[in-house]
Amino acid sequence: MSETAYIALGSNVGDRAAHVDAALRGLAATPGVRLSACSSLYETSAVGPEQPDYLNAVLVAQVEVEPAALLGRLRELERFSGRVRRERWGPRTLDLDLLLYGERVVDEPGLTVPHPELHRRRFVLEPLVEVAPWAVHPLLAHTMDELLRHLPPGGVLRCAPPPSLP
Ligand code: A4P
Ligand code: MG
Repeated sequence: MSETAYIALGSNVGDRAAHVDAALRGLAATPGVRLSACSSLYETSAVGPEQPDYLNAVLVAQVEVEPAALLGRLRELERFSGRVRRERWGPRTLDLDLLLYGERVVDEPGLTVPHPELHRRRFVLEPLVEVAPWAVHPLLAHTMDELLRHLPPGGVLRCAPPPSLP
């Protein structure tokens, strides 16, 4: 049985589009992960400390690996991009967050699903609504479309068409 996972991509250091592309290729090459869609690429102003604008997107994957194993693979792909962890919310070559794993709720050390900031962030919800407006937040019991409508406007600067899937 596969589940649908939604993964947020963010990059604001170096060749951002190349980092997004490498993440797509890395995930496509992961056993038990099948990419089914990618949102448009959103250029967004950074939330948090002063830093360059981000490129953000949301990826849809049919997965047969458990959430913790999937997160492990996301961490590995972040490291391949050359990411160095410095400050929380600071600039990064590649950030991969597990937003939703079907309607599963996970709360263990190092892994919280749904992602705890999902419903507060326009740079996550805009691309997520593009690919899955009807997806339900299992704790808040609202669709992604409803959650987005509760957010104040602003932060999205530009939008480019979705990259083609590998
Ligand atoms: N972790 C727990 N649950 C999850 C999950 N569902 N997905 C843990 C991913 N990670 C999860 O993350 C901190 C810890 O969260 C990890 O150890 C992991 O086990 P991190 O990536 O090490 O540190 P971080 O990314 O600096 O912190 P955090 O809180 O994850 O930051 P965010 O939320 O990723 O925010 N502005 C714009 N416009 N666009 C952005 O993409 N991103 C950030 C980073 C700030 N501002 C931004 C953007
Ligand atoms: Mg993160």
